[in-house]
Amino acid sequence: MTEKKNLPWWKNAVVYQIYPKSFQDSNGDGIGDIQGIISRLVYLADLGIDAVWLSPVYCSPQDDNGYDISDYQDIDPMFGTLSDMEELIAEAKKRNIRIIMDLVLNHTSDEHRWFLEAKKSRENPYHDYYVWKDGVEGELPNDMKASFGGPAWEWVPELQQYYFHQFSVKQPDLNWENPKVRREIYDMILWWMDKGVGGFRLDVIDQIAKEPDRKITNNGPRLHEFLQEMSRETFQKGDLITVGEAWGANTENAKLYSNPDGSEFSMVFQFEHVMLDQQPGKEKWDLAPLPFVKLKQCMAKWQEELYGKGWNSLFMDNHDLPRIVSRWGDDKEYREESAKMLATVFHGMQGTPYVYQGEELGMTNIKFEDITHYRDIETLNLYRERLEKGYSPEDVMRSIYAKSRDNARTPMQWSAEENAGFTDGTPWIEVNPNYTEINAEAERRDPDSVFSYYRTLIRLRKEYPVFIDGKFELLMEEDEQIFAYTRTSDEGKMLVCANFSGEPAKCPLITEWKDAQKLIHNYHGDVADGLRPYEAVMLWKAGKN
Ligand code: TEU
Ligand code: CA
Repeated sequence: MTEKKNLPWWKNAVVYQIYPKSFQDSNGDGIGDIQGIISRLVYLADLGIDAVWLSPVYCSPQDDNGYDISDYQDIDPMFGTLSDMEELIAEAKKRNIRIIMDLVLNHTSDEHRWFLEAKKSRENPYHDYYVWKDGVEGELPNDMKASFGGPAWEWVPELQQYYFHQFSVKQPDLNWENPKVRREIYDMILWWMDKGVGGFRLDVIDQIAKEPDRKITNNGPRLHEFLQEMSRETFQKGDLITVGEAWGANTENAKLYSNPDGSEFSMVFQFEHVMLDQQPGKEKWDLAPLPFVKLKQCMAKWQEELYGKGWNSLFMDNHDLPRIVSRWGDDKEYREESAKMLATVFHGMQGTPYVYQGEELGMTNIKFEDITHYRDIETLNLYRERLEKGYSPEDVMRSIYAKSRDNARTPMQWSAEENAGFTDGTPWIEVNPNYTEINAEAERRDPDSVFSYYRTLIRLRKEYPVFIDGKFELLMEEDEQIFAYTRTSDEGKMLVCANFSGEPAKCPLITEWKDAQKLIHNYHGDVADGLRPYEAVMLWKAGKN
């Protein structure tokens, strides 16, 4: 089948995402930090993951929790120092864990040295590092909007110019048309490679080649030219995992991003499946039930189209998304069953799985009483904007409960101790009160926990090459409850069968597979053709089938 001998390491890897601010505080200031992460490496090694994607820890005014970088080559004091970072890389390496840095290259902070220079004068050598437009105060260059609300243009009176920002006002867009900008970025990447990092996650990378004059944000005409240049100048000089975040990806351009010839990235991180439970053409806040049959079609399309031609990331959660067990599972009666079911379905597919901190515990969404408890800039701006537009607070809170990014940002639940063992101080965002039941300490002791289940899934991936190269086939396409598929390789055939609902469901496939070996199952006892609520199983038949 695929070239097993020169299989890149990341095809076999499982990545764990850490949101440093919420992972582990080590000094009682209520904010997670690098020493905190170091103290938890044993936990990560026990889970069995191969790499950690660290959300940004660089110097930042924290307008968007570190996605607004003011110095790419230093660590924010809130998280530690550069030598803490070096220690983390070295300590992780001892446990065969590689560190993946988050590269935010579409924009910097408005407090970055380049931007401070750029806005001094039109003649300043850094002026052209950003995207400017001459104009008149109060007359916006066009009607483009920023991701976190308001227009995408901000007036600078000293220059009589607007600058362009796709995200917050404090995140001015970099001008990739300028070769000097690209060179600075490549040198910075090489500097991190020298420090021994294992790879990079590239934030909103499909938006770098913007052309605001033509209202183009993602997939600009020069995008792949820039990416190929960057890859040649940097990534290809090492043995890295690189993953491009692309909300605007489709299966066609994904084959460019993740071309097996290595000309761009190792893999693409795309969101088609997580955009299904919203009203078509509207925002994520405009809620709609998950169209289950469409979800299956969507996943199958990506599996089939990229087979042998690209590589996908497998994820359900990250720091921008609500908790999957609350979203597509049942975070009450069947929390453990549904969390395990979702993991079974996703981990069985082709691609590199990403586990977002706390997902392996089945952590749930948060429901703070009112908006004053929320911290995320996107959530706070949305609340203000929608109230101004006449929505009722109840309406907006319903959307926030379902989709706010803060759902994923409450502190990691380590134990039943105060503040879930996250901090001795006051956490920067409140802990989910369910930490007394849902926490790592309890789950590591329990062989039936969500944690133990994830550990088994991760181990299975290393034992059965079918996870890597098996060809995907969707079964029971139209069924409204069952998610079923097979993966077939030279070694044998694997069946994944899952009841995606809280009601019993018929799955006649199980009878056909009754002699197969059970790899993992989220209920005790035998599996029969009637699947219980959220029941999921992975079966294996060796040899030609
Ligand atoms: O996210 C990309 C992005 O487009 C998000 O803002 C997304 O639209 C939003 O989260 C959906 O709710 C990346 C980072 O992952 C995110 O945390 C940053 O805020 C953003 O880029 C800007 O750097
Ligand atoms: Ca701290």
